[in-house]
Amino acid sequence: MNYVISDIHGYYKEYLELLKKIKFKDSDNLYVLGDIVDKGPEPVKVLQDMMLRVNVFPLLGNHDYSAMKLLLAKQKGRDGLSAEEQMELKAWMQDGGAVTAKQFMELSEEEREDILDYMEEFLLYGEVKVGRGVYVLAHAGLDNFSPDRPLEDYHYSELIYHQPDYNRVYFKDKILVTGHRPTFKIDEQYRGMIFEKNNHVAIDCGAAYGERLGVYCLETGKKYYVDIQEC
Ligand SMILES: [Mn+2]
Repeated sequence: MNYVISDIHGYYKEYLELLKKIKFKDSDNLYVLGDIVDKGPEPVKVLQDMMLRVNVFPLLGNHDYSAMKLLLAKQKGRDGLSAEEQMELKAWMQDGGAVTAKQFMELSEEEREDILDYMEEFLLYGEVKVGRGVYVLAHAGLDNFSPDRPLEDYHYSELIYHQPDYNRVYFKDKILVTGHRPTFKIDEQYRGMIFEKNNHVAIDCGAAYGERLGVYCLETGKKYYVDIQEC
């Protein structure tokens, strides 16, 4: 089976619980649609777990992008960050990055390098074909969309910041799967639940807002949830 999850935001316990719930096994695949880090309690542990699994495919989210960029700049041991990077660092720390930065700095040099190497390989989009259809995967996006525009044409910034228009059908013959926008902000009726409409599947169930983590199975359309337990 092929599963998708998004916006884990450091909820390591809940992420493991969900994997258990779907009985995730070596022959399955899990696509993680970005925003793995920041906000929640254990972002580095989530990354380190994902790194060990060959059947987990990470896509880049805006939080992962900021984390990677700024931690990489720090790691390179430069004397200081540029004024622009200082501003970005401050904004990121205030937007949930502090927990990621702290846990990252507690690691050994080698562990830090492994994580940054891993994050540099994150995909920008995915396309998965299963029995009942084709699924296009991205963290957010697709900014400056046109149905004929090839996915590889999009700049990363068009795929990780821009929330889709959920009233619009993007692809007539494909389903667009995205995170980034918590479903209760799309429609209050979907609070804590996966949103499915207009050839969209929106899977950020608002873990970072104390709601839930959700997983969607591409083959069956089945949805699985775990409540966030605030500590
Ligand atoms: Mn996001």
